[in-house]
Amino acid sequence: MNNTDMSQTLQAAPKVLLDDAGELPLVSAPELLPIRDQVLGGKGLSREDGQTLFKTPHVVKLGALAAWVARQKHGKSVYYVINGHINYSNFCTLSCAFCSFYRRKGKDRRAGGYEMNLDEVMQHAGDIAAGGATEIHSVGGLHPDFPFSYYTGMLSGIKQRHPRVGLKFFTAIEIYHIATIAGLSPRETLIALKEAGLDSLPGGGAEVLDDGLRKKICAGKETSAEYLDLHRTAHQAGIKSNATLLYGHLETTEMRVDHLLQLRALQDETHGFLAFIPLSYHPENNVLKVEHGPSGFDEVRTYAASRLLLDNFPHVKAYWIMLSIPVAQVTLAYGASDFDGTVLQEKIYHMAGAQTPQALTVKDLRRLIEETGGTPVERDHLYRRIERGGGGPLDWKVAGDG
Ligand code: V47
Repeated sequence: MNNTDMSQTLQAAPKVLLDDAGELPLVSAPELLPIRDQVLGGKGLSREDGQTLFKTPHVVKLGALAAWVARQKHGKSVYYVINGHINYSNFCTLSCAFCSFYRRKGKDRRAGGYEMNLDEVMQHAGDIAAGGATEIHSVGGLHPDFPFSYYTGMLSGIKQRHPRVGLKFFTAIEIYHIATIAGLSPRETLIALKEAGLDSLPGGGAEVLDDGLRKKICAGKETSAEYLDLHRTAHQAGIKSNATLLYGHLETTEMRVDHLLQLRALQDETHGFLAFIPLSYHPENNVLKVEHGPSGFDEVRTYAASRLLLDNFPHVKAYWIMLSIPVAQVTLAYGASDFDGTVLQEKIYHMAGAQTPQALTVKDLRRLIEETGGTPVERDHLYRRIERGGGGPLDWKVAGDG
Protein backbone atom coordinates (compact mmCIF):
# COMPACT_ATOMS: atom_id res chain seq x y z
CA MET A 1 0.00 0.00 0.00
CA ASN A 2 1.49 3.40 -0.94
CA ASN A 3 1.08 6.53 1.15
CA THR A 4 -1.85 7.93 -0.86
CA ASP A 5 -3.79 4.67 -0.56
CA MET A 6 -3.04 4.57 3.11
CA SER A 7 -4.31 8.09 3.77
CA GLN A 8 -7.50 7.31 1.82
CA THR A 9 -8.08 4.23 3.95
CA LEU A 10 -7.45 6.23 7.08
CA GLN A 11 -9.76 9.06 6.03
CA ALA A 12 -12.47 6.52 5.31
CA ALA A 13 -12.01 4.95 8.72
CA PRO A 14 -14.37 5.94 11.54
CA LYS A 15 -13.30 9.02 13.52
CA VAL A 16 -13.04 7.02 16.67
CA LEU A 17 -9.79 5.61 15.33
CA LEU A 18 -8.22 8.98 16.01
CA ASP A 19 -6.59 9.02 19.40
CA ASP A 20 -7.22 11.70 22.02
CA ALA A 21 -4.59 14.01 20.57
CA GLY A 22 -6.28 13.80 17.18
CA GLU A 23 -3.39 11.84 15.71
CA LEU A 24 -3.73 8.80 13.56
CA PRO A 25 -2.40 5.74 15.31
CA LEU A 26 -0.61 2.98 13.38
CA VAL A 27 0.68 5.14 10.50
CA SER A 28 4.25 4.00 10.98
CA ALA A 29 3.49 0.35 11.70
CA PRO A 30 2.83 -1.09 8.25
CA GLU A 31 2.67 -4.66 9.49
CA LEU A 32 -0.32 -3.68 11.66
CA LEU A 33 -2.33 -2.00 8.89
CA PRO A 34 -3.88 -5.19 7.47
CA ILE A 35 -4.60 -6.27 11.02
CA ARG A 36 -6.29 -2.97 11.74
CA ASP A 37 -8.40 -3.39 8.61
CA GLN A 38 -9.44 -6.88 9.69
CA VAL A 39 -10.35 -5.59 13.14
CA LEU A 40 -12.33 -2.68 11.66
CA GLY A 41 -14.14 -5.10 9.38
CA GLY A 42 -15.06 -7.24 12.38
CA LYS A 43 -13.10 -10.21 11.06
CA GLY A 44 -11.33 -12.65 13.37
CA LEU A 45 -7.54 -12.52 13.16
CA SER A 46 -5.61 -15.48 11.77
CA ARG A 47 -2.79 -17.51 13.31
CA GLU A 48 -0.30 -15.51 11.20
CA ASP A 49 -1.83 -12.23 12.43
CA GLY A 50 -1.42 -13.58 15.95
CA GLN A 51 2.29 -14.08 15.34
CA THR A 52 2.56 -10.50 14.11
CA LEU A 53 0.90 -9.26 17.31
CA PHE A 54 3.52 -11.03 19.41
CA LYS A 55 6.46 -10.00 17.17
CA THR A 56 5.76 -6.39 16.11
CA PRO A 57 8.06 -3.82 17.72
CA HIS A 58 5.14 -1.34 17.63
CA VAL A 59 3.66 -2.34 20.95
CA VAL A 60 2.24 1.08 21.75
CA LYS A 61 0.33 1.09 18.48
CA LEU A 62 -0.85 -2.42 19.16
CA GLY A 63 -2.16 -1.11 22.45
CA ALA A 64 -4.01 1.73 20.72
CA LEU A 65 -5.78 -0.76 18.47
CA ALA A 66 -6.65 -3.06 21.38
CA ALA A 67 -7.89 -0.09 23.43
CA TRP A 68 -10.05 0.93 20.50
CA VAL A 69 -11.61 -2.55 20.48
CA ALA A 70 -12.29 -2.33 24.22
CA ARG A 71 -13.87 1.11 23.68
CA GLN A 72 -16.13 -0.28 20.97
CA LYS A 73 -17.31 -2.98 23.35
CA HIS A 74 -17.64 -1.02 26.58
CA GLY A 75 -17.24 2.70 25.90
CA LYS A 76 -15.24 4.25 28.74
CA SER A 77 -16.59 1.78 31.31
CA VAL A 78 -13.99 -0.16 33.26
CA TYR A 79 -15.44 -2.81 35.56
CA TYR A 80 -14.44 -3.82 39.06
CA VAL A 81 -15.91 -6.10 41.68
CA ILE A 82 -15.93 -6.12 45.47
CA ASN A 83 -14.77 -9.64 46.12
CA GLY A 84 -12.64 -11.86 48.28
CA HIS A 85 -10.74 -15.10 47.76
CA ILE A 86 -10.97 -18.25 49.84
CA ASN A 87 -8.09 -20.60 49.11
CA TYR A 88 -9.54 -23.39 51.25
CA SER A 89 -6.43 -25.63 51.26
CA ASN A 90 -3.08 -25.85 49.52
CA PHE A 91 -2.68 -29.60 49.99
CA CYS A 92 -2.53 -31.06 46.50
CA THR A 93 -2.00 -34.48 44.95
CA LEU A 94 -0.22 -32.82 42.00
CA SER A 95 3.13 -31.00 42.01
CA CYS A 96 2.98 -28.49 39.17
CA ALA A 97 6.46 -27.10 38.51
CA PHE A 98 5.30 -23.48 38.34
CA CYS A 99 3.20 -23.60 41.50
CA SER A 100 4.52 -22.11 44.74
CA PHE A 101 1.24 -22.62 46.56
CA TYR A 102 0.85 -26.38 46.88
CA ARG A 103 2.10 -28.70 49.63
CA ARG A 104 1.95 -32.52 49.65
CA LYS A 105 -0.04 -33.59 52.69
CA GLY A 106 2.17 -35.64 55.02
CA LYS A 107 4.99 -35.79 52.44
CA ASP A 108 6.25 -32.23 52.20
CA ARG A 109 9.19 -31.03 54.25
CA ARG A 110 8.34 -27.41 53.53
CA ALA A 111 6.25 -25.49 56.04
CA GLY A 112 3.03 -23.75 55.12
CA GLY A 113 0.60 -26.58 54.36
CA TYR A 114 -2.92 -25.82 55.57
CA GLU A 115 -6.55 -26.80 55.23
CA MET A 116 -9.68 -24.99 56.40
CA ASN A 117 -12.58 -26.81 57.96
CA LEU A 118 -16.06 -25.73 56.96
CA ASP A 119 -16.42 -23.48 60.02
CA GLU A 120 -13.29 -21.61 58.98
CA VAL A 121 -14.55 -21.34 55.40
CA MET A 122 -17.85 -19.90 56.72
CA GLN A 123 -15.93 -17.46 58.89
CA HIS A 124 -13.91 -16.20 55.90
CA ALA A 125 -17.01 -16.02 53.70
CA GLY A 126 -18.80 -14.08 56.44
CA ASP A 127 -15.95 -11.56 56.66
CA ILE A 128 -15.90 -11.12 52.89
CA ALA A 129 -19.70 -10.74 52.61
CA ALA A 130 -19.80 -8.32 55.55
CA GLY A 131 -17.46 -6.02 53.60
CA GLY A 132 -20.11 -5.72 50.89
CA ALA A 133 -18.68 -8.30 48.47
CA THR A 134 -20.86 -9.48 45.60
CA GLU A 135 -18.49 -12.29 44.61
CA ILE A 136 -16.40 -14.92 46.37
CA HIS A 137 -13.65 -16.61 44.33
CA SER A 138 -12.56 -19.93 45.79
CA VAL A 139 -9.96 -22.41 44.56
CA GLY A 140 -7.60 -24.81 46.27
CA GLY A 141 -5.28 -27.74 45.70
CA LEU A 142 -6.52 -31.24 44.83
CA HIS A 143 -6.99 -32.27 48.44
CA PRO A 144 -6.20 -35.98 49.03
CA ASP A 145 -9.02 -36.77 51.45
CA PHE A 146 -11.78 -34.17 51.60
CA PRO A 147 -15.11 -35.89 50.85
CA PHE A 148 -17.65 -34.70 48.27
CA SER A 149 -19.74 -33.26 51.11
CA TYR A 150 -16.91 -30.81 51.90
CA TYR A 151 -17.33 -29.15 48.49
CA THR A 152 -21.14 -29.18 48.43
CA GLY A 153 -21.19 -28.12 52.09
CA MET A 154 -18.89 -25.19 51.38
CA LEU A 155 -21.20 -23.94 48.62
CA SER A 156 -24.53 -24.59 50.33
CA GLY A 157 -23.31 -23.22 53.67
CA ILE A 158 -22.17 -19.94 52.12
CA LYS A 159 -25.24 -19.69 49.88
CA GLN A 160 -27.54 -20.19 52.84
CA ARG A 161 -25.84 -17.44 54.83
CA HIS A 162 -25.18 -15.03 51.93
CA PRO A 163 -27.68 -15.86 49.18
CA ARG A 164 -26.95 -12.80 47.02
CA VAL A 165 -23.20 -13.30 46.81
CA GLY A 166 -21.99 -14.92 43.55
CA LEU A 167 -19.90 -18.03 44.11
CA LYS A 168 -17.13 -18.40 41.50
CA PHE A 169 -15.61 -21.66 42.68
CA PHE A 170 -13.26 -24.40 41.43
CA THR A 171 -11.02 -24.66 38.38
CA ALA A 172 -11.51 -27.36 35.75
CA ILE A 173 -9.02 -29.74 37.39
CA GLU A 174 -10.76 -29.34 40.77
CA ILE A 175 -14.08 -30.26 39.12
CA TYR A 176 -12.46 -33.41 37.65
CA HIS A 177 -11.01 -34.21 41.08
CA ILE A 178 -14.35 -33.67 42.85
CA ALA A 179 -16.06 -35.81 40.17
CA THR A 180 -13.69 -38.69 40.92
CA ILE A 181 -14.36 -38.38 44.66
CA ALA A 182 -18.12 -38.25 44.04
CA GLY A 183 -18.14 -41.09 41.50
CA LEU A 184 -20.06 -38.83 39.11
CA SER A 185 -19.42 -37.63 35.57
CA PRO A 186 -18.05 -34.09 35.21
CA ARG A 187 -21.48 -32.95 33.98
CA GLU A 188 -23.29 -34.56 36.92
CA THR A 189 -20.74 -33.03 39.27
CA LEU A 190 -21.24 -29.56 37.84
CA ILE A 191 -25.00 -29.93 38.17
CA ALA A 192 -24.72 -31.15 41.77
CA LEU A 193 -22.40 -28.24 42.62
CA LYS A 194 -24.74 -25.80 40.89
CA GLU A 195 -27.61 -27.12 42.98
CA ALA A 196 -25.46 -26.58 46.08
CA GLY A 197 -24.84 -22.93 45.12
CA LEU A 198 -22.13 -22.75 42.44
CA ASP A 199 -22.69 -19.73 40.18
CA SER A 200 -19.68 -19.61 37.86
CA LEU A 201 -16.20 -21.03 37.33
CA PRO A 202 -12.90 -19.16 37.48
CA GLY A 203 -10.49 -19.58 34.59
CA GLY A 204 -7.50 -20.99 36.45
CA GLY A 205 -5.61 -24.09 35.42
CA ALA A 206 -5.58 -23.45 31.67
CA GLU A 207 -1.84 -22.75 31.94
CA VAL A 208 -0.86 -23.18 28.25
CA LEU A 209 -3.10 -25.37 26.11
CA ASP A 210 -0.22 -27.38 24.65
CA ASP A 211 0.04 -30.97 25.83
CA GLY A 212 3.82 -31.25 25.25
CA LEU A 213 4.46 -28.23 27.46
CA ARG A 214 1.86 -29.33 30.02
CA LYS A 215 3.91 -32.50 30.59
CA LYS A 216 6.83 -30.27 31.63
CA ILE A 217 5.06 -27.69 33.73
CA CYS A 218 2.00 -29.47 35.12
CA ALA A 219 2.39 -33.22 34.64
CA GLY A 220 -0.70 -35.15 35.69
CA LYS A 221 -3.07 -32.24 35.17
CA GLU A 222 -5.95 -32.44 32.69
CA THR A 223 -5.07 -32.27 28.98
CA SER A 224 -5.82 -29.19 26.87
CA ALA A 225 -8.87 -30.92 25.40
CA GLU A 226 -10.09 -31.83 28.89
CA TYR A 227 -9.75 -28.23 30.08
CA LEU A 228 -11.79 -27.03 27.11
CA ASP A 229 -14.28 -29.84 27.46
CA LEU A 230 -14.96 -29.06 31.11
CA HIS A 231 -15.67 -25.42 30.26
CA ARG A 232 -17.86 -26.54 27.33
CA THR A 233 -19.83 -28.80 29.68
CA ALA A 234 -20.18 -25.99 32.23
CA HIS A 235 -21.45 -23.58 29.58
CA GLN A 236 -23.93 -26.18 28.35
CA ALA A 237 -25.15 -26.57 31.94
CA GLY A 238 -25.74 -22.80 32.17
CA ILE A 239 -22.59 -22.05 34.18
CA LYS A 240 -20.52 -19.15 32.84
CA SER A 241 -16.75 -19.21 33.23
CA ASN A 242 -13.48 -17.40 32.66
CA ALA A 243 -10.29 -18.55 30.96
CA THR A 244 -6.63 -17.83 31.67
CA LEU A 245 -3.17 -18.14 30.12
CA LEU A 246 -0.10 -18.60 32.30
CA TYR A 247 2.64 -16.88 30.27
CA GLY A 248 6.24 -15.81 30.53
CA HIS A 249 7.97 -19.14 31.31
CA LEU A 250 8.81 -21.89 28.77
CA GLU A 251 6.06 -21.32 26.21
CA THR A 252 6.63 -20.04 22.66
CA THR A 253 4.64 -17.29 20.98
CA GLU A 254 3.19 -19.98 18.67
CA MET A 255 1.81 -21.69 21.77
CA ARG A 256 0.33 -18.44 23.07
CA VAL A 257 -1.44 -17.81 19.77
CA ASP A 258 -2.64 -21.39 19.55
CA HIS A 259 -3.96 -21.16 23.11
CA LEU A 260 -5.95 -18.03 22.31
CA LEU A 261 -7.34 -19.51 19.10
CA GLN A 262 -8.53 -22.63 20.93
CA LEU A 263 -10.37 -20.44 23.43
CA ARG A 264 -11.86 -18.32 20.67
CA ALA A 265 -13.14 -21.43 18.89
CA LEU A 266 -14.84 -22.68 22.06
CA GLN A 267 -16.36 -19.27 22.67
CA ASP A 268 -17.77 -19.28 19.12
CA GLU A 269 -19.43 -22.56 20.02
CA THR A 270 -20.83 -21.79 23.50
CA HIS A 271 -20.61 -18.03 24.23
CA GLY A 272 -20.10 -19.04 27.85
CA PHE A 273 -16.85 -17.19 28.64
CA LEU A 274 -17.10 -13.87 30.43
CA ALA A 275 -13.47 -12.82 30.75
CA PHE A 276 -9.97 -13.80 29.77
CA ILE A 277 -7.15 -13.27 32.25
CA PRO A 278 -3.51 -13.37 31.17
CA LEU A 279 -1.54 -14.52 34.24
CA SER A 280 2.09 -13.46 34.23
CA TYR A 281 4.40 -16.05 35.64
CA HIS A 282 5.91 -15.42 39.09
CA PRO A 283 9.10 -17.43 39.51
CA GLU A 284 9.71 -17.46 43.25
CA ASN A 285 9.46 -20.49 45.56
CA ASN A 286 8.91 -23.13 42.89
CA VAL A 287 10.98 -25.55 40.81
CA LEU A 288 10.36 -24.25 37.29
CA LYS A 289 13.78 -22.98 36.30
CA VAL A 290 13.05 -19.62 34.72
CA GLU A 291 15.19 -16.69 35.77
CA HIS A 292 12.49 -14.04 35.77
CA GLY A 293 8.86 -13.50 34.85
CA PRO A 294 7.69 -11.58 31.77
CA SER A 295 8.78 -7.98 31.27
CA GLY A 296 6.27 -5.13 31.61
CA PHE A 297 6.55 -4.74 27.85
CA ASP A 298 5.62 -8.38 27.31
CA GLU A 299 2.76 -8.03 29.77
CA VAL A 300 1.09 -5.13 27.99
CA ARG A 301 1.72 -6.75 24.60
CA THR A 302 0.05 -9.94 25.80
CA TYR A 303 -2.96 -7.96 26.99
CA ALA A 304 -3.28 -6.19 23.64
CA ALA A 305 -2.78 -9.39 21.62
CA SER A 306 -5.37 -11.19 23.74
CA ARG A 307 -7.91 -8.39 23.29
CA LEU A 308 -7.38 -8.47 19.53
CA LEU A 309 -7.41 -12.25 19.05
CA LEU A 310 -10.27 -12.94 21.46
CA ASP A 311 -12.72 -10.68 19.67
CA ASN A 312 -15.63 -12.78 20.96
CA PHE A 313 -14.72 -12.49 24.67
CA PRO A 314 -16.57 -9.68 26.46
CA HIS A 315 -13.67 -8.77 28.77
CA VAL A 316 -9.93 -9.01 29.27
CA LYS A 317 -9.21 -8.69 32.96
CA ALA A 318 -6.28 -6.84 34.53
CA TYR A 319 -5.52 -8.97 37.56
CA TRP A 320 -3.56 -6.36 39.51
CA ILE A 321 -2.39 -8.87 42.15
CA MET A 322 0.13 -10.40 39.78
CA LEU A 323 0.72 -7.54 37.34
CA SER A 324 1.58 -4.98 40.02
CA ILE A 325 -0.79 -2.05 40.39
CA PRO A 326 1.03 0.32 37.97
CA VAL A 327 1.27 -2.26 35.16
CA ALA A 328 -2.37 -3.29 35.73
CA GLN A 329 -3.36 0.34 35.35
CA VAL A 330 -1.40 0.61 32.09
CA THR A 331 -3.13 -2.49 30.66
CA LEU A 332 -6.31 -0.38 30.65
CA ALA A 333 -4.69 1.41 27.70
CA TYR A 334 -3.94 -2.00 26.11
CA GLY A 335 -7.41 -3.48 25.90
CA ALA A 336 -8.27 -4.51 29.47
CA SER A 337 -11.79 -3.53 30.56
CA ASP A 338 -11.95 -5.09 34.01
CA PHE A 339 -9.71 -4.38 37.00
CA ASP A 340 -10.94 -7.43 38.96
CA GLY A 341 -11.47 -6.41 42.52
CA THR A 342 -10.66 -5.81 46.10
CA VAL A 343 -9.39 -9.46 46.29
CA LEU A 344 -9.30 -9.87 50.04
CA GLN A 345 -7.15 -12.79 51.31
CA GLU A 346 -5.47 -13.97 48.07
CA LYS A 347 -2.71 -16.57 48.70
CA ILE A 348 -1.59 -18.21 45.42
CA TYR A 349 0.38 -15.29 44.04
CA HIS A 350 1.62 -14.01 47.32
CA MET A 351 3.25 -17.41 47.94
CA ALA A 352 4.85 -17.09 44.46
CA GLY A 353 6.46 -13.77 45.34
CA ALA A 354 3.83 -11.17 44.38
CA GLN A 355 4.68 -7.89 46.11
CA THR A 356 1.22 -6.37 45.74
CA PRO A 357 -0.91 -5.57 48.80
CA GLN A 358 -3.36 -8.17 50.14
CA ALA A 359 -6.38 -6.07 49.13
CA LEU A 360 -7.31 -2.79 47.49
CA THR A 361 -10.02 -0.46 48.72
CA VAL A 362 -12.90 0.54 46.46
CA LYS A 363 -11.67 4.13 46.67
CA ASP A 364 -8.28 3.02 45.31
CA LEU A 365 -9.82 0.87 42.57
CA ARG A 366 -12.02 3.72 41.38
CA ARG A 367 -9.17 6.22 41.49
CA LEU A 368 -6.87 3.90 39.53
CA ILE A 369 -9.52 3.54 36.83
CA GLU A 370 -10.37 7.25 36.75
CA GLU A 371 -6.69 8.17 36.38
CA THR A 372 -6.73 6.38 33.01
CA GLY A 373 -9.78 8.28 31.76
CA GLY A 374 -12.06 5.31 32.42
CA THR A 375 -15.42 5.34 34.17
CA PRO A 376 -15.49 2.87 37.06
CA VAL A 377 -18.49 0.55 37.00
CA GLU A 378 -19.08 -1.84 39.85
CA ARG A 379 -20.16 -5.28 38.62
CA ASP A 380 -21.08 -8.63 40.12
CA HIS A 381 -19.73 -12.08 39.13
CA LEU A 382 -21.86 -11.99 35.93
CA TYR A 383 -20.88 -8.42 35.00
CA ARG A 384 -24.27 -7.01 36.01
CA ARG A 385 -24.11 -3.42 37.25
CA ILE A 386 -24.27 -2.95 41.01
CA GLU A 387 -25.85 0.06 42.64
CA ARG A 388 -25.07 0.97 46.24
CA GLY A 389 -27.16 2.92 48.70
CA GLY A 390 -26.02 4.83 51.77
CA GLY A 391 -27.08 2.15 54.26
CA GLY A 392 -23.72 0.43 54.79
CA PRO A 393 -21.79 -2.31 52.95
CA LEU A 394 -24.79 -4.61 52.53
CA ASP A 395 -26.94 -1.92 50.92
CA TRP A 396 -26.43 -2.97 47.27
CA LYS A 397 -28.58 -4.25 44.44
CA VAL A 398 -28.12 -5.53 40.92
CA ALA A 399 -29.06 -2.61 38.68
CA GLY A 400 -28.60 -3.84 35.13
CA ASP A 401 -26.65 -5.73 32.54
CA GLY A 402 -23.34 -3.93 32.70
O1 V47 B 1 -4.47 -21.86 38.04
C1 V47 B 1 -0.10 -20.61 39.88
C2 V47 B 1 -1.73 -19.62 38.20
C3 V47 B 1 -3.93 -19.61 38.71
C4 V47 B 1 1.60 -19.34 39.57
O2 V47 B 1 -11.15 -16.49 36.76
C5 V47 B 1 0.56 -18.91 38.75
O3 V47 B 1 -11.57 -14.51 37.55
C6 V47 B 1 1.87 -17.23 37.96
O4 V47 B 1 -6.77 -18.54 37.84
N1 V47 B 1 2.93 -17.60 38.70
C7 V47 B 1 -4.92 -19.19 39.79
N2 V47 B 1 0.68 -17.86 37.95
C8 V47 B 1 -5.40 -17.76 39.60
C9 V47 B 1 -6.51 -17.65 38.61
C10 V47 B 1 -7.37 -16.44 38.57
C11 V47 B 1 -6.95 -15.27 39.17
C12 V47 B 1 -7.78 -14.17 39.13
C13 V47 B 1 -9.02 -14.22 38.56
C14 V47 B 1 -9.44 -15.40 37.97
C15 V47 B 1 -10.81 -15.48 37.38
C16 V47 B 1 -8.61 -16.52 37.96
O5 V47 B 1 -2.72 -18.97 38.97
C17 V47 B 1 -3.53 -21.05 38.63
C18 V47 B 1 -2.29 -20.95 37.79
O6 V47 B 1 -2.59 -20.90 36.44
N3 V47 B 1 -0.47 -19.71 38.97
N4 V47 B 1 1.18 -20.39 40.26
C19 V47 B 1 2.84 -18.64 39.50
N5 V47 B 1 3.91 -19.02 40.21
